[in-house]
Amino acid sequence: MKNNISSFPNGFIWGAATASYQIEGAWDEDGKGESIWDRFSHTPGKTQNGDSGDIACDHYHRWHDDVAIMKELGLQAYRFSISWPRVLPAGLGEINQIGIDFYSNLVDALLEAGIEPYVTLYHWDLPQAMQDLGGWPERMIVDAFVEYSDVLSRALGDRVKHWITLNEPWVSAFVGYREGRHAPGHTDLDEAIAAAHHLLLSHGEAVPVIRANCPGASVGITLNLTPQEPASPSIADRKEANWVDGYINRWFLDALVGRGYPQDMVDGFGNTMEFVLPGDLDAISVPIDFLGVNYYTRGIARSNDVPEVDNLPPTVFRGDEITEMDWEVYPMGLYNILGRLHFDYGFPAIYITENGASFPDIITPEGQVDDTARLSYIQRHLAKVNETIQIGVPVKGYFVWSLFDNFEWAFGYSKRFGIVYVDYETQERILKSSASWYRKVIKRNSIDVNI
Ligand code: IFM
Repeated sequence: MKNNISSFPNGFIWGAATASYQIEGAWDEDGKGESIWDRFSHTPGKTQNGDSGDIACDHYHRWHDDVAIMKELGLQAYRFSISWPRVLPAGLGEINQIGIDFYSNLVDALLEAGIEPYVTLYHWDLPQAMQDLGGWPERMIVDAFVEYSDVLSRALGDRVKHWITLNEPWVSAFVGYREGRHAPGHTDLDEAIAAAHHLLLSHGEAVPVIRANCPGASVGITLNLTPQEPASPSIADRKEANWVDGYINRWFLDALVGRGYPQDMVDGFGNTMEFVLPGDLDAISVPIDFLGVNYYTRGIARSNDVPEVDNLPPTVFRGDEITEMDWEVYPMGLYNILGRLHFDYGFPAIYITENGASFPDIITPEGQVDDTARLSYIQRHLAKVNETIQIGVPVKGYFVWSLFDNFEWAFGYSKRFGIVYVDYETQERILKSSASWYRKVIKRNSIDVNI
């Protein structure tokens, strides 16, 4: 009989993740400055139903109860992000001590509950004051980010031992400054490329500062990685897959490991890259303790460069199982990208800092949410994580996205990713089936298809 139990190595970290703007609310309370997401979501037409993070999950006021939920779930680690404008309302200069205290109290409560804090410094809520000076496309942002990292790592570094500088710099740069779907909503490729560079440089310059303030801490960066497969074996489709891979994945991975920016992409972007100054690429490739990986789906690349009739017929097709984000459920993509990160790039350690799925949730008359599709998604991805560990990939932990249903950026509250349901009217939290299942996984340090 097939053994359905996959055990994880001793010490494997089980966690859940959130981000400040998506859950905190209290957008203008206690001295917090405006962020680009406050400005963007308050601009008509930018988010679905005009939703904003003004209240979100009201975590700013309910954090104490929320930590109790984490403890009930048996979480070993909690990944959350700091709202930069909550602690430095203008982005730099004057510190808002109430903001620091909020995070400091949260960290204390987590540690008290036996939950290790994993802090992300930047998950997209740039102080609007910084954007008013040009934002990420301008080099001044690097010093500001380093100052912010210094302030935070001094304040929390005695207790926080795991730091993530940036969450998904591709999204900050290209979705925010080129595609315009995210704050600040610009549509300029050159701005986006400069933004990507200053994000990476900010990371590179912040790492030694964090290490100096928190001796022994482990410091990394989180990327959203989406492996690409050509739709057919044609040269055109393979080129397209390589291009999209360069755009989303290689641009960041290569720079981080000291390979510089991929030349094919530099040529393709047609950007002079004059904002890359001597020493920048060395700073960006500062050794990191781990890479954070956010994985949701794969891409299938079909070229527009040749007329469809001249291309080879597709051989790779999207599967039938699609999440509410219109993302294909494809666990093998996680296996593939993790293998590549280890065997091609050689990262010393990897955390899955996000993985999860949005599906419509229905509350039964008994007040339960039986989210079997989400549970199954997580389970199958964990199985692939386990397989990569078996072949030697150093995956050290897994953070489900997300602990709570929350504000899904331009989609507002229309998409639910949580393993804990949030009723936005009452702020009631309800553990979904996936949460109860995840609690057992954590307890047993294994996935078992029968539980
Ligand atoms: O909600 C986001 C998160 O903020 C960043 N990674 C992807 C998630 C789902 O879209």
